[in-house]
Amino acid sequence: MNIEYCRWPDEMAELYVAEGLWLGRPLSRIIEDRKNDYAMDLAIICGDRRFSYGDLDRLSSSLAGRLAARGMKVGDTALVQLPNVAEFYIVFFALLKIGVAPVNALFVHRRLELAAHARQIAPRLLIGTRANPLFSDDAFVDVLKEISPNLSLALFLGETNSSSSLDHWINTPFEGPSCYAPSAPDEVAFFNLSGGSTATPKLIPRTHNDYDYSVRISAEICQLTRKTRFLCALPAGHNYPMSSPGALGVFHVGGCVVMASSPEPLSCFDLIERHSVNMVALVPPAVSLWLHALPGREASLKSLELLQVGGANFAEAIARRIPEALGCRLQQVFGMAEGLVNYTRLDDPGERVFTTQGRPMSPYDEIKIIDEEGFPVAKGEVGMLATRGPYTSRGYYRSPQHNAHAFDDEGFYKTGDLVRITDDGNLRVVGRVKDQINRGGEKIAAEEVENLLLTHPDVAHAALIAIKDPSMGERSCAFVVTRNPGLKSSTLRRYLASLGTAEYKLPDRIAFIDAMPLTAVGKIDKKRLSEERGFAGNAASN
Ligand code: J2J
Repeated sequence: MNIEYCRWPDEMAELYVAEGLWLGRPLSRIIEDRKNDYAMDLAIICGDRRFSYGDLDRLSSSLAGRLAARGMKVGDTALVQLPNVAEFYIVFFALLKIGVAPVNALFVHRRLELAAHARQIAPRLLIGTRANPLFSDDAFVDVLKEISPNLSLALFLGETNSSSSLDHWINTPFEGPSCYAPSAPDEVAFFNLSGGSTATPKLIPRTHNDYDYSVRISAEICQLTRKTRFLCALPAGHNYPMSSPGALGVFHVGGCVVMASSPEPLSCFDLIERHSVNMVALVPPAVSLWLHALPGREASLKSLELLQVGGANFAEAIARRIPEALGCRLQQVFGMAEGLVNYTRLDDPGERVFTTQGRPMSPYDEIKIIDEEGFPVAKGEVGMLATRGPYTSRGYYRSPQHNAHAFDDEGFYKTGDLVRITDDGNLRVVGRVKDQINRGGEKIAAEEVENLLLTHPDVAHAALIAIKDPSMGERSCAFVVTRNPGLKSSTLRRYLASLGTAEYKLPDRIAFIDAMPLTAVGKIDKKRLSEERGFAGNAASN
């Protein structure tokens, strides 16, 4: 059975097919197209290991064959949590080949997030690593099995028992018949994670057709070639290093992806030098770390041609330093896991690259900039960006209520981003109306953390807001009204961690106050909270 999702209206789907945007092929075609001509070419460098396109296809087919033999099939789902290693892509392509749709959890996700994903997709398959303390034994697997009675197989990297060793499942050639096929091209290939602004993080179903289009057009705009060597230093499962143009874009053209375990500058500089990397995608705080670590090491970056920066507001002053400091071109990327991606183009004049976040990548992207009532603002005015198009989702997974206000009547996704459009049609992100903190590219839904705080018996009211931060752009501050004057912020932080919350969501600051300021209708007045406390709040924070 196919996975349900909000489909595009027929006339739009027909247009996208007729115009050749939607190819009607599975996403796994990205490596299958390369397995002949490029069989010997390097696809992935991961530590001392090297994988050719032939290897990538063969190993993912082996895993696919075994999983299919265990009954995994089209319409099933998988919860995957792997670090930045080659196996991430081997697993991804194996699952695409058999039509099993994964959620690729971030490696920083803990019990709470993984359980929430499992509750939503009821996975049949779990793939992780024993290196993650959460999976050092099977206690948490049992919890997940309770959440998802469908869960019938768990495979781990670094597992000694061969029956549940991912390494074994991948590396032992599969001799049986290959009885499997991917899901149909207009069906769900996998789920993206949304940054979110709601209590439970939403999942975004992405189809083969729509995602493949976004990868192809991204690769074209970023002028990727067989010579591209891309450093994957952001979490591999995030939409940005996966598809903008990311690793999939690189595989699409037959280039090579070099895995880095994190954007930590010194190890990345080494990898760039050792493997002649010519392209990297970073978030703004990582750029600052790189600039700081650079003096004296410039020679390591000789091969670097393109630095992409996106995920959060990138200060113009730092943008201007890039070409000279790193000796490469800069590209700003303003994208979202829901779909729309904007790029500055490689031949754009410097001023545009330094001062804007680019323009939509596809001529079929439709955007409007709207006021609070949903009406278009006057040209050049600030408003909220809304969008629809051939690769922008039409709805979150199983979230009809949330979709009713996250999308408008015409199917436009309301991004929650405040933008201004320049005379030449480029976007400047100037703020945000969604209740979210952008902690250097990592998104925190305020409501999620507030709800967790409220489960503590001493917390009467809680509000999470953004505070400006020179290195991360924003950090989080929780305002708490407590019933217990002796409550300490360290106790609360430990409490949140004990619930299994990812570390980046723990409030950077916790401030105890006597009462919450309220708006006229009695909601917590976050704007006043941030203004009166001298912090820059959401809308003003970019
Ligand atoms: C300001 N805010 C930005 C930018 C994203 C490519 C690049 C990034 C993402 C991503 C992505 C921004 N300046 N340059 O998926 O494919 C903020 C906006 C946006 C939200 C989306 C991709 N680039 N943002 O960051 O789903 O608020 O995707 O709506 O994680 O990040 O976050 P996310």
